[in-house]
Amino acid sequence: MTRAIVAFGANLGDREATIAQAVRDLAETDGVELVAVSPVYETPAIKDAGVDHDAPGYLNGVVSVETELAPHELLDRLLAIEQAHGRVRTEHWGDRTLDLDLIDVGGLVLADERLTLPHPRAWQRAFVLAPWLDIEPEAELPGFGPIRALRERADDEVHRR
Ligand code: A4P
Ligand code: MG
Repeated sequence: MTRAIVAFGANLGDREATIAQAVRDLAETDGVELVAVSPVYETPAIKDAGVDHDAPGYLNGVVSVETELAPHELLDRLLAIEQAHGRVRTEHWGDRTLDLDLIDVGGLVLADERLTLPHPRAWQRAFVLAPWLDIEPEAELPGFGPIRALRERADDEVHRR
């Protein structure tokens, strides 16, 4: 079994309901056991050009799981859950009903055309680090060090609900 961190984000539709259902979908996946679900944070949308206060705000958080799935199998499952919740890909970093990202899978470092681990932007995002810190205060992001120190340096705005 491998410990993995999955981040969720939603800024369209009934965000709470979508996230709650997505967490259930993940928990019901064969080969995946839910370990912890973080508090949820309200966060302004980050776009290519920076914070966009005109875009709908996000709810963000993370879950930790134990899994027997290989990293790419877990990714496929996350993409299927996004699809099931009506995710449409248009604008880069555009608004979305549901985004599920793999942040860390057992400390693995890899990059291929489908998957980069750890998630390449997690180290600088308070909307990932703050909820992760809530459930795993001693966690480290491979190649970047303790998430507690990363969280102190991340300057995007997050408000615990
Ligand atoms: N992919 C590669 N590595 C991974 C990984 N570790 N986890 C590939 C998940 N997917 C990974 O993702 C495109 C492809 O990335 C996937 O098909 C997979 O094969 P996507 O979800 O279609 O695209 P995206 O999420 O729009 O792009 P990207 O660049 O992953 O976006 P980010 O970095 O996830 O940022 N602001 C707030 N406040 N809260 C947010 O949650 N999220 C984003 C998206 C932007 N601004 C935000 C938030
Ligand atoms: Mg994504």
